Amino acid sequence: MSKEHEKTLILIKPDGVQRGLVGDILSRFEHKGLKVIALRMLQVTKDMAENHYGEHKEKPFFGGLIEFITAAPIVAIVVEGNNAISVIRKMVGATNPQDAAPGTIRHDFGMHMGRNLIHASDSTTSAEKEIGLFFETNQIIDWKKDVDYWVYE
Ligand code: IDP
Ligand code: MG
Repeated sequence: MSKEHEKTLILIKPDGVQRGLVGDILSRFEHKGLKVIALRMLQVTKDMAENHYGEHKEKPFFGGLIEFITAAPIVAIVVEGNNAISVIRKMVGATNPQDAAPGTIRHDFGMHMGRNLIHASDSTTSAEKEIGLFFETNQIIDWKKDVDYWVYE
């Protein structure tokens, strides 16, 4: 596998789980040709949420965001692929589902900024930090996906 392959963290937020969209969202990444290398369901604690969203601490929406992300279970997923971080951010779409392009997850499933279904890391630095927050090293599975021969030249 080439060294340009990146790992990134995806969270299907409580609204995605509550609305029964885990399968639909996950299948988009599978169908794209990305490789799932870790997956778990959990309820985020306040400490984890404040760490994960630390960059937004001073924003007016911070309190509501922490309340929302801790309110019910989420699904955390680590995905690997060539340029996975930018590829997935494009698939996720703009933060506000009302501005997100058709065909993106936030456009296709969402109606409101505070209920935008999914998180995806925005850089290699944040991916590394965020993966570490949700997974132990031994929970990330280094496996050979045979179909990669038919996904990458
Ligand atoms: P991103 O998820 O597209 O990277 P960020 O600006 O990093 O967007 O914001 C993190 C999360 O905070 C968003 O996904 C959304 O859930 C929430 N958020 C951002 N801006 C607002 C807002 O103006 N109102 C309510 N929630 C917001
Ligand atoms: Mg962000």
